[in-house]
Amino acid sequence: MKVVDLNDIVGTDQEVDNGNWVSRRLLLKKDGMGYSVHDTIIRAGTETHIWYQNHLEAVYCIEGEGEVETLADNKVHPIKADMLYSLDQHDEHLLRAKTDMRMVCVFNPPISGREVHDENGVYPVDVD
Ligand code: 9YT
Repeated sequence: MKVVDLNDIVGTDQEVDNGNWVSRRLLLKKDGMGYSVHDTIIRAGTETHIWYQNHLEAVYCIEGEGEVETLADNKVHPIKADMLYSLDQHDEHLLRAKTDMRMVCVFNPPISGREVHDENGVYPVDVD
């Protein structure tokens, strides 16, 4: 069994900051679980274009509030603590944080480590 303490991730290469968000990657591909688990802070006042064409992601908000706009139908989904959204259709979306939002994110397939979004809001397919 493995125990991971967020305090041991902060400040290491498993903490990735792209400006709009900082992602603390608790479990990665190397951990062999078949998914990755991240504790991510989305910074207040930001809007991020995201389109995970190569991944499925579930996002559980545990602090803060904001909204997700799905671009296929231009629906705006208010999100606050205790709500989860699941990008089960690889949904292209805009994530807007009204306050700082703390999210627990699960990715299938797992992220390898240092990924940041490319110009289309995509993480590359993992080729390891
Ligand atoms: C909620 C979300 O997708 N935020 C972008 C960062 C990503 N979840 C990550 O790498 O933790």
